[in-house]
Order: sequence, then structure tokens, then C-alpha cells
Amino acid sequence: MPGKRKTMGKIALITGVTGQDGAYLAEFLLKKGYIVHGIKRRSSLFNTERIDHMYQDPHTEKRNFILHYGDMTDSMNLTKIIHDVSPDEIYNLAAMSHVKVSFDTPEYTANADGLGTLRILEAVRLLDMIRKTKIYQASSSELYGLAQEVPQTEKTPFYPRSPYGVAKLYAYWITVNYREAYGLHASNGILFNHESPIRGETFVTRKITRAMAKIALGMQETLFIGNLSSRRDWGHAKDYIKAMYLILQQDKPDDYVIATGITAEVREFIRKTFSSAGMDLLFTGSKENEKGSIVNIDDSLFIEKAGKEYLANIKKRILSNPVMVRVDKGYFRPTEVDQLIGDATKAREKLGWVPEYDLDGLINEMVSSDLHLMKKENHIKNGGFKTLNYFE
Ligand code: NAP
Ligand code: G4F
Repeated sequence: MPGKRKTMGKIALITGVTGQDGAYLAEFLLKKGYIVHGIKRRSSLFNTERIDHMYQDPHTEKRNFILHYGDMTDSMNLTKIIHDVSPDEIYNLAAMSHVKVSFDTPEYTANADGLGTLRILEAVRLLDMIRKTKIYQASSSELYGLAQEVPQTEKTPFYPRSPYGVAKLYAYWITVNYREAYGLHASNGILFNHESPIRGETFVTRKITRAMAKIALGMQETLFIGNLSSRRDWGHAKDYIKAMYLILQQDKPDDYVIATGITAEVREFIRKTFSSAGMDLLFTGSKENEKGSIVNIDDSLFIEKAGKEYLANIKKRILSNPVMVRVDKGYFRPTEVDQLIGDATKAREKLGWVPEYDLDGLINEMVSSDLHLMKKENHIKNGGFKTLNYFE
């Protein structure tokens, strides 16, 4: 891995810098001595919470973290930013990234996620930056969809199952095409699901860790969930953004699967989340009637994680109604990706990439963070102040 001296002063442009991966990657590249430019969307509310700790006032001299307004659906805007920034590396992370929402906004998803990638590639070509600028494309394990092989490798045929997956399929192949047609250093990272304490609140893992924290503190009754049986290969975003960086440090562009090689059901993720705070869940029933109930509490673990003051309340709640998890068909998708498990052998051998987190480590970190967050909300509420309501 190149040291700080080799990367000092390099210029990176990150689309989607306000997202989970964009925020972690920006922090990582700044530590390596990069000058980081990020593209953020105009929004009627602040949308920079994940990157605010890195913010530098525009009046500061010699900034190394600079934001630009932009949108993946606006070619001229993207071309101008790439021209002005003249990046050594572009990390194209911006996307409408929610699979379920892509069924509601298929055309927009195709535009932002599919054509958006073309706009970046074409800008680099038209600006005559092919020899200067390397491009990372955020490809996805959603490409495998109805998986044709277990585990999935770089050679497994794609079979996407959502407008999101199909848009990302276009983005994958247009990246390969620009590499082959014009010699661009353009690579796909085919990343399997990766999560963190700053994961978007409506993805299943964060929805679960937030709900568990609220239930433990008496702020929520029930976690309503969709397909409990789908399986995902979940890793930690902090590990995965390192793979993005490594992919662009290679002499030759190429495509890589990035995954942990371990798969678990949504049901198992829920069980592990509750048990990491001392609550044992038992699932009974089937299909839409399946339920998750607390059958035991490890008092000392609960006190350590949630706090002594919340123990009596959860025990009382269990006596009146131990059911904490119920299925809501509204969260089912028209076509589902039933199971994903990746084989990252190529990334391990060629990039030297190995994840540091396992699933338990990931869940522990997310649980601690969401318990902390919800306790803060509780204190604000108990102090007589209004807290924000987010409906998930
Ligand atoms: P994320 O948290 O949803 O972030 C997406 C980013 O894209 C946000 O900054 C968002 O801006 C921005 N964005 C959305 N539409 C845009 C548009 N039209 N123009 C400009 N910016 C736009 O996603 P993530 O988890 O960090 O994932 C990063 C990338 O990797 C995405 O392309 C995703 O599809 C892909 N991916 C993710 C995973 C995963 O498990 N996390 C796995 C494989 C691939 P706002 O903040 O304003 O919404
Ligand atoms: O957390 P999810 O919404 O992630 P999904 O669909 O796997 O997509 C994520 O990972 C992809 C990589 O494979 C990325 F490309 C994509 O951008 C995104 O980051 O859902 C995971 C699974 C699905 O099978 C879903 O049906 O959980 C199931 N699920 C069950 N109940 C639920 C819920 N998903 C959500 N979001 N909400 C539920 O209540």
C-alpha cells in the first residue's frame, strides 16, 4: 500500500460524498494527504451531517476538503466540476442507492445511477483526461440478483432483480466499455452489502439496530420488518472504502468482488442485534405471521449496554407483551434477491485486501452507537425539549 508521501497532494473527486461511503472515504483520503473534492446535492435541508466534522470554511486558505454543488443527472455541471478540479482519481459513489425505492422511481434511478456513470466517463474522455484520471465505479452485488452461482465471483453471470440492479448493470458495462474502447483506467468494485453506524436509516441493518435501541429504552413498541429469510453478506463500510482506494492504486484497471464470504439471514441479524444488548429473541410462526419475542434477559449485559434505569421497564413490557418483531408485507419487494455471498479471493490476492470486521463486530459497533443516540434523544425529551421524529 503506498505510503502518505506518495499520495500527498493527489487530488480526488468523490461523487456522493455526503453518503455513508463518501464520508468514510473522504476521511480516509484526507488522512493520506489527498486534496479531496466532493459533490453534494442541493437540498432544502442540510444534508452534510456525515461530513460536517471535516468541513472547512471557504475563507480558509489552503483548504484540502472542498465541496461543489452538483447532480448526477446534469452533464454540464459534472463536466465543469471535473474540468475545474482536474482530479487524479474519481470515486463515483453517488446513486439512488435504495433497492426498494428504485421500484417507485425507476426512470430517475436509471438516469442517476446508469447514465450518471456515463456522464462521468464521457466528461473525462471529452476533457482529454484519459491518461490523467483514474475512475472507480461503485458497482454492486445487486448485479447478481437471482444468483446463478454460490458464492459469487467476478466471473458469475449477472441477473439483476430491480430497477436499481439494472441501472447498475448499465453502469458496470459502460465502465468496462470505456476501459476497453479508450484505454481509461476505469474499474468496478462489486461491493457486497456494507454497513456502519452512519448507514442510511432505512436500510435493513440500521433499521434493526435503531429499533432495538428504541425498544430497549421504551421509545418504540415493535419492529415491523419485511422478508426475514433473505440472506446478505454484510461487511463494515470502513473496510470496504479501503478496497476502493486500493483498486485505484493498481497499475492496471480491473473489476473486483469485495465481500466477507459469510452470509446471514435478516432474522439472524435481528437476533444478534437484540442479544448483543442482553435480550434473547425467539422467532415463532411462519411467513407474514412470524413473530420475534424476548424469552430471556441477561440483566448484567442489558445494564452494561442500555443502562440500569431501563431494566425494570423492559421487564414490565415483556410481561404484558413479549413480541418485539412483526412482519409487514409492505416491506416486501416485487422481486427479491434471496441470497448473496461473495468470494473476494481476487481482491485478497491482487490488492492484499482483507476485512478487519466480522458480523458480530459490526453489529456491536452499530448497537453501541444507536443506543448512545437514542439515550441522547431520551434525555432531550425528558428535559422537556422536542425531539425530531423520523418515520422509517
Ligand atoms: P448512500 O449512503 O445512499 O449515499 C449515496 C450518495 O449519493 C449520497 O451522497 C447522495 O446524496 C448521493 N446522490 C444520490 N443521488 C444523487 C444525484 N442524483 N446526484 C448527486 N448525488 C446523488 O450510499 P452508500 O451506501 O454510501 O453507497 C455508495 C455507493 O455504493 C452507491 O452508488 C451505492 O449504490 C453503491 N453500493 C453500496 C453498497 C452498500 O452496501 N452500501 C453496496 C454496493 C454498492 P444525498 O446525501 O443528498 O442523498
Ligand atoms: O438493507 P437493504 O435495503 O439492502 P439491499 O436491498 O441488499 O441493498 C443494499 O445493498 C446493495 C449491495 O448488494 C447495494 F447495492 C444497495 O445500494 C444497498 O446498499 O435490504 C437487505 C435485505 C433485502 O432482502 C430486503 O428485502 O433485507 C430485506 N428486508 C427485510 N425487511 C428489508 C426489510 N430491507 C429494508 N430496507 N427494510 C425492511 O424493513
